[in-house]
Amino acid sequence: MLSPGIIDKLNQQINWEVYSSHMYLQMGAWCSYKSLDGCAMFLTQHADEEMAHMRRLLKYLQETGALAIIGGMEAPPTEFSSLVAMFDKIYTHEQFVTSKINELVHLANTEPDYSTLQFLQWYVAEQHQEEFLFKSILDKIKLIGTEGQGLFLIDQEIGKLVSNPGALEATSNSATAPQA
Ligand code: OFO
Repeated sequence: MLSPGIIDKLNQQINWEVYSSHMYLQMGAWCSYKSLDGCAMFLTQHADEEMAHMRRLLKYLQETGALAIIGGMEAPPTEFSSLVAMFDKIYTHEQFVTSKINELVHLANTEPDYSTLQFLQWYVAEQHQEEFLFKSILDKIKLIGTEGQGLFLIDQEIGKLVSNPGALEATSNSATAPQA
């Protein structure tokens, strides 16, 4: 049985995961609009991953007999001054999500709630991976540069990060499969 404070914070986290999914979906739409099909596929896939993060929280709350609550949330940004600015925003956002996971871990540790503490370990590892992933992408973009063919090369490189692109193509009318 979870404390009201833990339930409240897990529900807040559900909302952050849904917001993250909406943000990645919107960024994927922006990339598609800019003909950056590799980035669009990668971000759309990441939106699905965020929904999986949300469902993991939902399941945990339900298993403990608590009521999961999907609240309202603000719309994600729709315009970005450049691809670098967009990935900068992603990196900052993932650092923010890490801070929210850390708050949850701190609360579970303080109560103490060992079940939730163990459940949260997956998110701690996931946030480490995501911060590393997006920092690596930002570094690569800065290394290649977006002048001339740079943007095309970056789009191809990011498209290579898509796992099982066929699954995404099946749900897309326009995205082109990245060259492996
Ligand atoms: Fe972007 O990661 Fe969820 O938690």
